[in-house]
Amino acid sequence: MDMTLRTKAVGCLVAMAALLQASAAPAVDVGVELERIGKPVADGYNFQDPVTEVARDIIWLDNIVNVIGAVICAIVMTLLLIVIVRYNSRANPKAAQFTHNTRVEFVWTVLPILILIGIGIVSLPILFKQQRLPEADITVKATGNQWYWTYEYMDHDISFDSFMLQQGELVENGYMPDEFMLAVDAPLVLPVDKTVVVYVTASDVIHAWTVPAFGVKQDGVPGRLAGLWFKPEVEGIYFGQCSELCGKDHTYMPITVKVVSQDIYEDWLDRAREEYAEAPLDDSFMVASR
Ligand SMILES: [Cu+2]
Repeated sequence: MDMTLRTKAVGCLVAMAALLQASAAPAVDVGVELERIGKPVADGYNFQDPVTEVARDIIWLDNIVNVIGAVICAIVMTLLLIVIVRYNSRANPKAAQFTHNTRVEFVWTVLPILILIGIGIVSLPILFKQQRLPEADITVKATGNQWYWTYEYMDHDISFDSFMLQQGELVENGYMPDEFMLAVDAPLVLPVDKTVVVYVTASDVIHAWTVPAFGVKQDGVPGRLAGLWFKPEVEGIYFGQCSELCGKDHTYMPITVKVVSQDIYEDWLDRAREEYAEAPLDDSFMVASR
């Protein structure tokens, strides 16, 4: 068998194993209708509504940096226009011959340094806030696989795989048709107003766990654990996607998070414990695919 055929055959086996595994444990849902908050909208161009402190900080920082950038662009464009109009060869036939001006050179060196220091002063505290993991109320491990996510609730004996729903499966699972490539069969369920720490890793290649409304994005690197945290303030459905090019089905491993009340979360936890605890993570087929 030549190599490409063999790769294809192994790929098929992996896909079949993944499908079998997906059907092995039916998804446990929260059983309540939730508002869509972290969802892309048609013709949207701005950030999704932020529901965490860090996400709000990121948007604020983005606005500040945009304003600084716009002001710099406006100043440079104005100077260029002045030069074009006032100092072209027709308007100014006898050109000045000087080549240096220490004062101007000092200003155009020091001013950008000050601007960069200013941006550093406002951005570094946000970066530190994002990167320093607080004490967690809930700890989840998210493992990226080609091409689905595995979630493990570290404080409970729960682990399950999260596969993208096909178009025909959306409505029966409570999603809208336009949530294709965003909705999954088994979403991550979390309580509102609790600090969640997610440790992100991967089993094969580099993936990235991203939920825009939470302001989180973290690469999952095989053999490494990297942490992110968020504290969602609003109950609802939030969507994200793998954000590291990870192979041919990179597009088809979305992230769905349902943020619910504490009561509903605990109820879900009880049912999830029964459903998922008996299905320990079997990643043996991943070894076969390497
Ligand atoms: Cu991926």
